[in-house]
Amino acid sequence: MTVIGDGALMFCVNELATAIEQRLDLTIVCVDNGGYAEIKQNELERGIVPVGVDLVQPDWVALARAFGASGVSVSADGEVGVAIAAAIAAGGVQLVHVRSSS
Ligand SMILES: Cc1ncc(C[n+]2csc(CCOP(=O)(O)OP(=O)(O)O)c2C)c(N)n1
Ligand SMILES: [Mg+2]
Repeated sequence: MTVIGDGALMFCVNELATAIEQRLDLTIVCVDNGGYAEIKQNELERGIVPVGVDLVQPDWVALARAFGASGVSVSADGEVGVAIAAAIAAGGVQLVHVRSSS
């Protein structure tokens, strides 16, 4: 399993194709906080008006399915653990999209 931010996953989303090609059992937990949150925080702390950090998000479940993976979207509460456990149990390439406000 891997846990990765929405921004970071977009840097390497092509690797979903590799994971499918290699028939991996890989659960990817994407923590979607709407963009580059740490960089936004850094900007705010330095008195910089945030720029380029609030990102348009793809439809993550549709994106996973487009690569031949499975996908599910959950809110960042009690659903997360159940969704991750189910993904790991199912096997194959699984994307668990976690909607988070922070
Ligand atoms: C290919 C690439 N481009 C740019 C960066 C610089 N960078 C480091 S972290 C980051 C933002 C990551 O955003 P996200 O994964 O959503 O993390 P968050 O801070 O929101 O938790 C960026 C742009 C990088 N590490 N790699
Ligand atoms: Mg983020």
